[in-house]
Amino acid sequence: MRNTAPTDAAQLEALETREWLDSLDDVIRHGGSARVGRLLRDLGIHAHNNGAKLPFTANTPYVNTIHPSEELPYPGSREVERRIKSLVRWNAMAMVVRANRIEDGIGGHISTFASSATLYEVGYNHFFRGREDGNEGDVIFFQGHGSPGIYSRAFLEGRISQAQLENFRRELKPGGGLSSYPHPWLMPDFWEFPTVSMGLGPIMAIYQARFNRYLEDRGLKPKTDAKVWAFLGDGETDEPESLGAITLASREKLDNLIFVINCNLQRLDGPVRGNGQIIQELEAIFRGAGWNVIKCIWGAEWDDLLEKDTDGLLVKRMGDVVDGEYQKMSVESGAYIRKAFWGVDPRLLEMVKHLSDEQLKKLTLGGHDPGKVFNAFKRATETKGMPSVVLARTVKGYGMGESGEGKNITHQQKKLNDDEVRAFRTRFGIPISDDEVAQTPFYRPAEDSTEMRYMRERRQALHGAVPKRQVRSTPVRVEFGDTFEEFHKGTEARKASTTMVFVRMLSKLLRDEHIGKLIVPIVPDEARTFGMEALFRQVGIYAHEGQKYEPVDRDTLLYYKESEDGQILEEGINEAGSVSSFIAAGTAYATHGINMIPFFIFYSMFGFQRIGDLIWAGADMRMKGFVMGGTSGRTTLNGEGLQHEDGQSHVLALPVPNCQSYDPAFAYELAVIVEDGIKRMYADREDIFYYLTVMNEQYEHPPMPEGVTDGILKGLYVCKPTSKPKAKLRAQLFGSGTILTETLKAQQILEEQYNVGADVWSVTSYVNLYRDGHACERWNRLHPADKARVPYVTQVTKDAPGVFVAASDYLKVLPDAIDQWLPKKLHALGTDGFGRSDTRAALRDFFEVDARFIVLSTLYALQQEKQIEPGVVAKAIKDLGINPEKPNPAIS
Ligand SMILES: Cc1ncc(C[n+]2csc(CCOP(=O)(O)OP(=O)(O)O)c2C)c(N)n1
Ligand SMILES: [Mg+2]
Repeated sequence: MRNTAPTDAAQLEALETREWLDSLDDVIRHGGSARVGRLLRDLGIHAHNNGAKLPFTANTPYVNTIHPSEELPYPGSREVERRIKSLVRWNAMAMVVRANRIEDGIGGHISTFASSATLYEVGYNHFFRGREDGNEGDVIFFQGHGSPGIYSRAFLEGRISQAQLENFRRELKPGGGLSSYPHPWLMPDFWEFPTVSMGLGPIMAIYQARFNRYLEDRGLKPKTDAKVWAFLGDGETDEPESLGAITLASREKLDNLIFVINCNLQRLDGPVRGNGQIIQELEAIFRGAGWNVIKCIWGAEWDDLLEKDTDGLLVKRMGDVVDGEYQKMSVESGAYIRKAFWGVDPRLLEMVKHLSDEQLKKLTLGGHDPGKVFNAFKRATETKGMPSVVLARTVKGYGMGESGEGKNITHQQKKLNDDEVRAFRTRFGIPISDDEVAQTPFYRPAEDSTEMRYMRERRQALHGAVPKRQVRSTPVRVEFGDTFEEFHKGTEARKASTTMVFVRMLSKLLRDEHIGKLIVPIVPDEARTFGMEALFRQVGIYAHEGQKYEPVDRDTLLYYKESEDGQILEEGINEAGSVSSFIAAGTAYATHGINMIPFFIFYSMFGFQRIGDLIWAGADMRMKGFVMGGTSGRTTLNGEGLQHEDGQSHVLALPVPNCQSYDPAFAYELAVIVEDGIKRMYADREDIFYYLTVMNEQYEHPPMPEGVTDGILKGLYVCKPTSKPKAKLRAQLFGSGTILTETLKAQQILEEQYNVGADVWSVTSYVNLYRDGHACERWNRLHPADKARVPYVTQVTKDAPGVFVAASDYLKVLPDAIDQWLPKKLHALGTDGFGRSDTRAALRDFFEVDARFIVLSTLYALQQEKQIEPGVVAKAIKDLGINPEKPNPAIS
């Protein structure tokens, strides 16, 4: 008896399970999957309420999400599409191989597109919609280093010439070439979205999809079913930006968004998750975040095997094998696979005994099976109420055979030898003879061939070519009436910060009859910091679902108002997301043909420093708008210390070629810059954007002097000439931002106590002066016989008498950068070093940028010119209360 008891228990359990499963089958039959879902949920709740601890898993088995019985038949000709795909593969491989034969080391990637060719081709033939005949069109983020495949298709479609293809990665060749990766800056009629800095494509795609909704919800464009597709690599999902914003997409129910993750299980160095399963990991993450996850793992040949797998042995085995082992099988023989995968259980071996080793080796993966990919994409495009992600399993370097398929070195494989090229040709049936094949020539079939006709027909049915960047917007009317006038008048003895001035300006612009509705204020949870909360009520915070609750401050004037047509994008504590919104808004003039004007205001330390690469990508995309560095300045933001006090953002903005940076001090300067910026970007249509720092120190703003507009925009003008122009000792003082107020104080001290006549200049943009100086020098170098151009900074300062001293709340390198074009050495004061938490006065003493240090620098400069004695300077140090032995702030 005792011996049989356990078996009885097991049998009983099996019987019990069988009964439950039979009942469930019955429910599936009569109630469908929705009913099953509800039933299981109720069972779960019941079990939980009765104390049962249920294991949590967000995973489904390691099989395709779409059951074969649910699949739709393929809508196109599999055979013709296969031939087209082979040609795309061939030319993509050929362009990399040829480029590297001509120019060793020029680079490029073969294996990535080799793994994703089917994903893209199914997209091109059945899903990706262009923008012809007034169609809204899909937005597609192509995986950056898969670019050879995208060029190759454009070549077959006749959009890119053979000469361009030949010059892949040699853009400077006469006649032009092709940029290595998607760069709208370099190929503005072709690429729309730069994706090659891994992780930026996915986050930009999420915010793009949300911004498309925003435009619809605000009635700026009709609602459509256009999609945002983001193609990315499985290795790329390790970038925090790739997955960091996925809950926004589900929260906002972005069913216009589809991620396609090419799970070839490899990244650059080796396997993505050798000891695990990246597909399962991603499934759990995305399902947990509320996405519709569509796993596309196995090709059609597996359907029969899975059908036979009634007791789940095969599914279990599929779920047990780790990616490193799967990768090994992709490079091994059929005999190896039989032993390693199937050989663990005689019942599994039995399932495949009718297949030869070769057939076993050839069992296709989901991402290489057009039927499976089509169904996955179809399901994704038809899913409502949530974003979708397709996890497609592929082999990296598919079709490269011995030269790299599935190998760890495949990512960087750029050269194939004659035998490898021949094998590739044969495998994909490219009609190139043995004699020619070693040359790896490009191949394009005759215009009237079946392939070409098919390709054209499909693209026509899908509204034209992709990718294609087109600027469809028309210039904006800029008639501001009296919008900016009040700022030209100054604040009439009232104190205000430039931040307050900016907020007032923004609020007026939002009311402008021509451009008001085009403005997009974007804040990462800092609106109150900048005193912008009045805008919550004025224009509302965008929320797709409106406001489903009564805000706690509903009875106040400035309550937290969310609404479906709200204008503010309140992004939460999320600079990366905010700048992604900025990019979507700032490129809407091209993507949507609507001149949206974004203003993104943030803590300036968390701008270029934190999200510089996204700004760089936006610059590549020719984005427009105003990036506003709030609470800026190393000594102006007092009390906040090392992590918040920004003294470097203007230096970090300098490398971005189309970024116009300004550090304005007065209301009228800001007004002139913003007005001109809107005109340059949206009326004159320059592909530039602005970085403006605004500060929170309050002071009086004077009225605008006559004739200074040009100087403000160019970067330098006299804002307060000396009252002692005849003084023997003269100086020119440069100030910027709030440090201009220190400069003005220094002017007074110098005049009153040291008899130095000092003119004060406002330097609104060192970056502009620097760029202009170099542009002139370059031109002169190249045109030695012509009349030399004179840098603006030289033109305006050449007759200015005396010594030159500059002070700003940023690094000294900014004034140093223009020193070379001044009549005399520029003595620079700045805030190099880590910040401190203290008062403004203490910080300006610590960093040596207050009025006293400006006075000292001026006197020292005069001493160097032997206009005053060292003793005068030494006495001044004492009189000014400066400690000469204080630590050097730059290194302390
Ligand atoms: C931010 C960033 N870091 C590193 C790289 C260099 N890089 C280019 S491709 C690549 C591997 C990509 O692997 P995966 O995302 O899996 O794409 P696959 O080629 O396998 O499709 C790396 C590390 C990059 N482009 N961007
Ligand atoms: Mg990969």
